[in-house]
Amino acid sequence: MPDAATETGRSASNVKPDLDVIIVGGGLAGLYSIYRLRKQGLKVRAYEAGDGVGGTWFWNRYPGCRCDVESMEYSYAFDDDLQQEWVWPERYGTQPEILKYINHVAERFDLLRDVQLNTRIKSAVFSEAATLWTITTEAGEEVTAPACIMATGNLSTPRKPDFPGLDDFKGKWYHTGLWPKEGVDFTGLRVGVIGTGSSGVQMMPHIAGQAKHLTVFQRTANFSLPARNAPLDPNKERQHKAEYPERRKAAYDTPFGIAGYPPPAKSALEVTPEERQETYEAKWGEGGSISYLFAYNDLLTNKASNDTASEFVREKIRATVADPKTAELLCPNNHPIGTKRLILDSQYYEIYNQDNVDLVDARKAPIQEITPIGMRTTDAEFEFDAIVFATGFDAMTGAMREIDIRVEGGTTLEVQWEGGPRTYLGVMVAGLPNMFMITGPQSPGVKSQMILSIEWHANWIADCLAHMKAAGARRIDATEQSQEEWVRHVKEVADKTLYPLANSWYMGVNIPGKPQIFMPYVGGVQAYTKKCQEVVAKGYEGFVLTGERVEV
Ligand code: N01
Repeated sequence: MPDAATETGRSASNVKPDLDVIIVGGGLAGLYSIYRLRKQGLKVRAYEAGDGVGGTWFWNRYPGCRCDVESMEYSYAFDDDLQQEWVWPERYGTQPEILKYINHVAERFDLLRDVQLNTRIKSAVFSEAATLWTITTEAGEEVTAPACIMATGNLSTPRKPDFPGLDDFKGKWYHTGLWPKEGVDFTGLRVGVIGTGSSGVQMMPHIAGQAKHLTVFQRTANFSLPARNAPLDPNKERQHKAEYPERRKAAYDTPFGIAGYPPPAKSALEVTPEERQETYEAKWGEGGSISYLFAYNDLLTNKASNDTASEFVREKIRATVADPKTAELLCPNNHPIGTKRLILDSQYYEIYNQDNVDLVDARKAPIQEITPIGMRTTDAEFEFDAIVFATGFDAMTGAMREIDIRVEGGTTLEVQWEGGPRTYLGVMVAGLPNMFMITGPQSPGVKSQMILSIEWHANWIADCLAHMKAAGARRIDATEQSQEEWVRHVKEVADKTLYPLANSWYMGVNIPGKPQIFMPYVGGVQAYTKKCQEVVAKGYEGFVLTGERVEV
């Protein structure tokens, strides 16, 4: 890996690269990459579209936005003083708390001097002759470096509402992923919300508490469990902090990258219905999704077992929502529990017992258009002062596909991913040399404690760049063959589970025209990280390093 400082220049044009590594994105992944790469003396810079750092936690400011992984887990592990000193007020961090934490980290480690805000990257072009990436910003600025890291996030491209008539709507409209910084006051307003995924479900109790009337348009009923959020118990915090180093280490040996949940030993079908009921009841009372999905060892692989866990939640919905028709409509019936992102809520189902809240079946009567005064479905018209789109994201591939990524006179990301994402380890794409991804598709990213996966990838990439430098290699390529094998393996692993049974953003089905392919690696963090280590131990197996020094 050449140093920007010492490199004699771009061989084709003899231009010295601006940086050693370009980082696209100033979220949790971009910030940690700056920290980690700087440690090995590399000159780096992150380019961030927002006017602040934080990525998903910068943009998703809708009321009630909160992480569904517990705050003691959902944080960086790289600095023990940081994790010992930071105090999380609640069991689950709110968006403002998490953004405060991210800004604290950025300041504490002096990361901001290497972040360029308000800068959206339009294209990234690799010159084979010069072994150099040139990124171009929307403002036309060009920056060069031999390597590029896409820290662009998995849920960072909001799905833009494409309902006809939206431009003529006289009220205000919002998307959860692009929420105004100043907040929104719904007091006294008639509000329509489209979408009942995590964002919609987290937000709705807040809107229901303010609005004159809330109409919820639900196309697919989703499973939601109580978060049981509460102030963080000081004893638990003390104990967790005392065990932090061991817990962080142990997390790499678990499926979701979170320690403290002993793997279940039994199938749901091996126990009596009474024992099952008792177990689910205890997990329901405890709150959180991992605990529930860890009730038995086959909830994500055996449909009959899963049915027992799914039915338990449906019964809870029926017991909570007073109107039987509404309750039944809220009962998910087209996917096994856990195969779509399991939602954690605070008093969501309860809102349907309020007089000012209605649920509309947007599957039976789809939304046809937005009208100047509200919305029209195939069988009714509605008047609204505000409409909120909780319609999700072009997940996992959207952010990278928005950038024109190509090799000069060669392939493009568009071509490589025509039929869906194809990667080797979710870290590189064959045909796109020296371009790395953090928590890319076909890695465990979205199916894990995201910050753990971010740190894993950034460390792996940093080590790889150090290896290249030591070996005198200028270029690394994932081979087509290793990529093909990995893509096949990711599919094989997913096909042994119930995940492909759900129409989820994991499959890309929420974006019209997007290839439908299951995108995350669900073999677990433990299997994945072991594979990454094996690849390194075998001399970067499946990659080709060019210009490598031969030991004599
Ligand atoms: O998006 P979603 P999200 N008419 O895609 C509906 C993470 N996250 O922003 O299912 C009617 O899940 C769509 O219906 P359907 C988390 O990983 C985390 O809520 O396509 N409805 C669905 O109900 C999560 O999974 C937290 O039938 C329409 C909804 O819009 C991911 O982000 C918090 C429609 C979209 O749900 C995405 O969640 C928030 C139409 N034409 C989010 N089009 C944490 O806690 C779409 N929908 C960390």
